[in-house]
Amino acid sequence: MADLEALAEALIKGDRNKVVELTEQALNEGLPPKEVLENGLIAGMNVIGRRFKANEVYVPEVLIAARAMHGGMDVLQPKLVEAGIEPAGTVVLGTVKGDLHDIGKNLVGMMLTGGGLEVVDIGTDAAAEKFVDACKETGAKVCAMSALLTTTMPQMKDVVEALRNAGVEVKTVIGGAPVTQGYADEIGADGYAADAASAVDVARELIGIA
Ligand code: B1M
Repeated sequence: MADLEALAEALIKGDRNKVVELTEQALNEGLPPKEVLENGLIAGMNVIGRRFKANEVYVPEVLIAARAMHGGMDVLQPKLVEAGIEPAGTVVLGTVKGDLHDIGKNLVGMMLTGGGLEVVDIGTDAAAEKFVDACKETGAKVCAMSALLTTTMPQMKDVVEALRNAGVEVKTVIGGAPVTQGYADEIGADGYAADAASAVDVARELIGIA
């Protein structure tokens, strides 16, 4: 019989093959895709998020769990589409202009996907206009920015202002090693997250699905 706890456990262990196998098994046994997603894959990723925040697991474990999550999602995605299940919201995510660091951003993206959100990743060195265009095109609910350099942090202010000037209704979240809550307050960003797991909590809270 399909065992979603075992599915979550396989994801936590980063066992991609097992995740794929148990996701297929659950669907073949007629479990609703939404239930497999929420009580299997997302449940497992939530545990990884909590452990990562508590420094009980580190970047490699998160990357391996995320790879397993992708394996399960590949199986689940067509079924979710068939069932008409939409992601809870779209997040445009990028590293700001002048900044090429993307390891943290990618982790944030994986955790957001794991948190049931659709992520549109616009890459690194993304200018304010690129964020604005992507938010307009996708109807994103959240615009998430990463910066690792003190010299590129001011770009976040430009993005917040460009979105406001363009009249785009989207919540802004910022993060990255040199970024602080104080800086978010200073530039009028709606949220700040210190790590990838917190970024999921902040984004979901801003969308109103926490
Ligand atoms: Co760069 N680099 N780097 N670098 N680099 C730092 C950031 C630095 C602190 C190193 C140092 O001097 N001690 C320093 C910045 C100093 C400063 O401004 N305060 C620095 C510098 C100076 C530079 C260059 C200028 C060096 C040079 O060329 N002279 C140059 C700049 C290039 C550019 O961007 N234009 C440069 C280049 C590079 C590499 C290309 C070699 C490489 C990047 C490879 C890549 O990303 N693909 C690199 C790396 C790897 C680092 C360090 C060593 C590691 C960064 C990293 O990936 N950490 C870094 C020193 C360090 O941090 N120890 C350093 C792991 C990652 C998981 O953490 O990105 O912090 P992090 O993400 C975390 C959180 O910050 C948060 O969640 C993540 C996970 O919990 N988070 C968010 C991140 N984004 C978020 C967004 C959110 C929420 C949370 O909401 C949207």
